[in-house]
Amino acid sequence: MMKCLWFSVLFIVLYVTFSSAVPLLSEVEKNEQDWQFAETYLNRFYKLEDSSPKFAINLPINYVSKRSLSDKIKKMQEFFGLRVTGNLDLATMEVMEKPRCGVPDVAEYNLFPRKIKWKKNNITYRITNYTPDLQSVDVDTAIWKAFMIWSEVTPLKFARIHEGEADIMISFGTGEHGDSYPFDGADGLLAHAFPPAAGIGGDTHFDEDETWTMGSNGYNLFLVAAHEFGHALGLAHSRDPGALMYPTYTYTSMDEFRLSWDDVKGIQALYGASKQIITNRKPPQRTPKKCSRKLSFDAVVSLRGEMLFFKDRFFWRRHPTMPEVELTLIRSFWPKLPARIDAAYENQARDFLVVIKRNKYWAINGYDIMPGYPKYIYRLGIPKSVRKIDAAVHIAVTSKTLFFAGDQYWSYDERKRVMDEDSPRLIADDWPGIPGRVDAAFAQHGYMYIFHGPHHFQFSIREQRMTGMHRINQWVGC
Ligand SMILES: [Ca+2]
Ligand SMILES: [Ca+2]
Ligand SMILES: [Ca+2]
Ligand SMILES: [Zn+2]
Ligand SMILES: [Zn+2]
Repeated sequence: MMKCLWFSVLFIVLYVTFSSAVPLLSEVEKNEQDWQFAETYLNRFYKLEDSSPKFAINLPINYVSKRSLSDKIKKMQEFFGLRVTGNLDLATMEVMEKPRCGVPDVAEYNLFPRKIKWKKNNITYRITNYTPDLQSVDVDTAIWKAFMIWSEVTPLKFARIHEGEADIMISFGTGEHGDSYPFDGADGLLAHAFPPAAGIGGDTHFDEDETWTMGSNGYNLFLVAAHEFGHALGLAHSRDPGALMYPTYTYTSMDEFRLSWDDVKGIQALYGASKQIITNRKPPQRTPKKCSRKLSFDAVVSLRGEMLFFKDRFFWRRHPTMPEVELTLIRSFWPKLPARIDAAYENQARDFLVVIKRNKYWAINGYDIMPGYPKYIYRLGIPKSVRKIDAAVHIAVTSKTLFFAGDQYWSYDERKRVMDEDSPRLIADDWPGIPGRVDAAFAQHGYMYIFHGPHHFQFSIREQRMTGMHRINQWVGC
């Protein structure tokens, strides 16, 4: 009986990388492989109570399995905020192929009415061995900091012990390592943790075949440990892409890292809030809400036919024919970009995206930052006194890129690769009626859209005349 329960509540962390060694396949084979991959994924992370017997014996096997998979695909698409189609479309496959944690997104233990938590606030941990990838002092630091992020927001206290049995026993091991959930070599399974309970409960194991780091290469021990300890304290996965407890792994540096409101709400629902006043602690990060009346954008840009609306660490992604939008972390697409950006534009003719942050810019082709970037914006002819670009937009018909900063804008000729001689000009002279600094700008179908706070102003590019003003929420389906 106990054993059965453990099977259903065990947290297995699986990070999968698929980037290498994919052979070239025919469309049919590729399709079949996608379905098999999806089936494994869905059975692992979306195994619901409906383990119903295969009753539809008259139907071809493929049809039956694909139809029942389709329901699970819908559940998965719902969890990740994707379009709910029940099909293995590109966006869905992209999410399935991301490195992620192996804890089910729809876990059976979540359905239990009671909370799984420690019944005390003083919790002990013990590091029973070390990875040779890091100095032991770095392991100690990463583990300590991973506990600290949880103790700062709750009454929980974590005390390290060096011998005997701690509540949370932490170890590194390879292959079969003593709990009949063997690891699997590099990548794949990364670590696993057991939810709060006596004995093996709370224990957290890391796969020694991974390369553990304190930085952005390999797997960051602090980030994986912080996520796992969330499980070891009783948390399940979150649907909030800004949360630590979101199922996919995205690198953030230890200095930049902060819990999200969603993580804080989750852990405080189990243990209550911290009674300590911690000064200088940064508040948890909020995930922007698309229907907020105060919403503003950092940058707006098209990318290969889709539209991206940047806000803080995130962007909403919108396909032109779809009403729904998807919220994604910038870093989960482009791990080497800054977490937040100031401006962006797409050069469609040359198929690259430019992202600007302070006085630097990055050119991006697909998922790749082009070699030699970031570069300084002064190289485009913008004076050094300009420290920040508010917005940028490329106008395809004229081949000009406009850079807005303060009350001025610069016009760069992409064909001649020089700044136009009459730059800068006053924004108010050419785009009259904008009440202050520009947040973002975007051009489409002969119109320029200039964003300011919760509104955008529409201009006819040919007539240089304002033709409308609307709330920006409509762009992100609100
Ligand atoms: Ca334990
Ligand atoms: Ca592994
Ligand atoms: Ca901006
Ligand atoms: Zn997880
Ligand atoms: Zn284990």
